[in-house]
Amino acid sequence: MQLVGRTLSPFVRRVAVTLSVYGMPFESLPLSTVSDGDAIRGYNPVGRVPSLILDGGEVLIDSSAIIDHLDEVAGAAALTPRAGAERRQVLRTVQLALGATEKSVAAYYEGQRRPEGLTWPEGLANLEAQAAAGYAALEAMLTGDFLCLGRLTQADVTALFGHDFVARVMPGLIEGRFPRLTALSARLNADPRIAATAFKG
Ligand SMILES: N[C@@H](CCC(=O)N[C@@H](CS)C(=O)NCC(=O)O)C(=O)O
Repeated sequence: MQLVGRTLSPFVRRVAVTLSVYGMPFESLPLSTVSDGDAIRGYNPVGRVPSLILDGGEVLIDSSAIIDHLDEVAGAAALTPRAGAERRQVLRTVQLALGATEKSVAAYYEGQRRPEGLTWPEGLANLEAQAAAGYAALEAMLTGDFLCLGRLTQADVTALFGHDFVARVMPGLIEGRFPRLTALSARLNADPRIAATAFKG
């Protein structure tokens, strides 16, 4: 399998961590959305990463759809329970983490990627507040070692990539505010399967 995109992208890293935890070997194609748009559109016409190229050549797009496939292959080892209340709890938490991450990415673009003079301070403040509210909700849930079910689930993996992306590009948004999330990130990053997927650029 080949994973398209750099693990600087929280969505790419989420897939990379899932593959790594499942022990599924993959090759990284670290294409950048900034400089490799044409190549990325060859896999996903919308021009987004990640895409996952399966061994037979089939191309999957969008991190959640890719992870859905990986869960099917992983069977009982899947990081999202297959059914019932446990599945609903994990999926709700994953969506909280995804929402916070999407708002973080939007805040990064609004605050740091727009041409000089074309930023919208109120819009940026609103995006940052939405992201922070998501991280605060996750922080409140973190009363033990993991977010859900007392074990590693897709909720932890998804929260990890959001936290680490913000810590890298907008540290002021989370620094000192979410100590339990920061500790979770440190614990997970100490796992060699997870550390192996960290962005090294
Ligand atoms: N819902 C998608 C979001 C993917 C996404 O937005 N990826 C960003 C990188 S962080 C991207 O490709 N941005 C380039 C663009 O949208 O033009 C997923 O979960 O895979």
